[in-house]
Amino acid sequence: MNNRNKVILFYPRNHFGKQYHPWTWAPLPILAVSAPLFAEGFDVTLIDANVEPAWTQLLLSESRRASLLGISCMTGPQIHFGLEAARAVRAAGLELPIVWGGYHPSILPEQTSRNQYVDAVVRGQGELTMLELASRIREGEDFAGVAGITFTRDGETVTNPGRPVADINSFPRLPYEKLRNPRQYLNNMHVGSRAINYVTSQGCPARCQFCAEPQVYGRAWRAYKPDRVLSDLEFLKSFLDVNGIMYFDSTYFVKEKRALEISQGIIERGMRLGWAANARAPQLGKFSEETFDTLKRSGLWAFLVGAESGSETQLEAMQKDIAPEDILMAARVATRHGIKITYSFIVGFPGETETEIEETWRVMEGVSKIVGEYNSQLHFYAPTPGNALYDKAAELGLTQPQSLEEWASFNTVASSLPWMNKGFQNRQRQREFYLVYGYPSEWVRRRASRSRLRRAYVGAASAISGARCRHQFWQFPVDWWLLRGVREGG
Ligand code: B12
Ligand code: SF4
Repeated sequence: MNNRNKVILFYPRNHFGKQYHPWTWAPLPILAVSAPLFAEGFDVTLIDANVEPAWTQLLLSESRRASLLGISCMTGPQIHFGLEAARAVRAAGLELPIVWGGYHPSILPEQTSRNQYVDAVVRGQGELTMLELASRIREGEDFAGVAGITFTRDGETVTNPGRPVADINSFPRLPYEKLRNPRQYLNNMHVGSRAINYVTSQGCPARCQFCAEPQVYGRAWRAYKPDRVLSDLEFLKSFLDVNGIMYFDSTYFVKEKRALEISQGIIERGMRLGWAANARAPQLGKFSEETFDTLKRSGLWAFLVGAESGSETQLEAMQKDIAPEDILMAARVATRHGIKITYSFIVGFPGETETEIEETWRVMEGVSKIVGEYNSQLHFYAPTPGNALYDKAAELGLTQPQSLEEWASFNTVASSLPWMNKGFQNRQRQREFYLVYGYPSEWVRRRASRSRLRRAYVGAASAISGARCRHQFWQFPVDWWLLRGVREGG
């Protein structure tokens, strides 16, 4: 029998084949939504399909007793697996309402709500809207009037007025203890051997035209106060004995004073944590010596910087509001203070020219020289809806999905963009290879020390790549084909 108090929150798998990375991250989006529900006495089951091989059985057995199912998703594979979950529930004859939330449904609420497996879309911040939905269902009421939702009934799509965004400090702590086996989310990584993900803010004040934040949170940035962060960290330490934190904030250092106070608190409370967080390059030019010193003493392992491009033209087109010089400056300042910095760069923007891509490689090499190792990640432009760059990609031949079902099979990277062909990707990977070995990182050197074969491989690759970098000579990449084939001695 259905339990009116029971809610299921489902976090679909976020990859088709192999994971993006070797780590296991706690599903913060559904954890956040669950916090007020638990506080109001709801019986909530959190299902993270990324760690539950038998998620379908679990979902069905839990759904039999539940009265509401919430599914979270971003653009990409999660839509495919979210739909698979909803289909399984309906195929089992279960009629509980299925509500979707997260970035993708928030950006395309009408289109999403028209899918037969979507009873309502929750737009933007989800805590209070989901609480009201669940409460109405518990009371046996209709949820059609709930603020912040979009739904389609009898072919008509209704967009209810938005819900004012609440101060995130008013929400209860994320209930990590309610995850099935919370320990599986501890990762052995650079910030600590027992590191977990955690988030202290929502939104971003910047306006980058390829990113979801300005669209979903309207350039507002809402953050926990330092005391709140510190008490959450103390909970994570006492509950899971964590020694590392990966902040999942889109941008963490918006207010220098807040960042400083959190770090002072970590030091004063003797927490002993390693951590890393996203920063915008220009912010680093404004921090005081005291801030750098305190951030470092509180365990800051690295600033994670979305540099995106080394081309002024591209940076302007995407309204990143940074200059290539900011990227280099951030590397100098972080290195001077003995703090690591890592960058994410993107190539393959719509309309990007070979010269502009070359400018990006120059800046990537520039920062590698400053920090003494290749410290960037290369990404291919992945179109996501609701921003100017996506519209430009559409003008240049991107096939735009027209329904949630079509989004389910949309490849955010390669196949949907005419210019992102194998040849293009290979040329970029080849150039990256020369930087990886021309400026070998600690990680590459550590791998090399594992066997004689690996040492020989890294030695050869570094000698050739180093010479190529010195002479800026990228033609006839026979060495790349050979070395790539050998794959570091297997
Ligand atoms: C960590 C992360 C990942 C991890 C996820 C691992 C994990 N287990 O968490 C990995 C590496 C897998 C990943 C992959 C990708 N990501 Co990502 N990721 C993030 C990141 C940095 C943090 C997510 C998070 O934990 N947020 C914290 C939670 C609390 O916030 P939230 O999601 O906003 O949740 C609130 C609301 O959205 C809503 N809500 C969310 N779910 C639900 C569900 C219900 C039922 C309800 C009612 C409400 C609701 O309520 C919540 C509380 O207010 C975000 C940026 C960010 N800071 O959010 C980008 C972000 C979500 N990713 C993004 C993108 C683009 C991608 C990729 C497409 C990148 C790529 N090039 O391939 C892939 C797609 C993979 C896929 N779709 O399956 C975009 C989303 C754009 C979009 N259109 O969906 C974001 C916003 C980054 C950005 N600034 O543009 N990502
Ligand atoms: S700074 Fe980062 S999070 Fe903020 S809008 Fe730009 S890309 Fe998005």
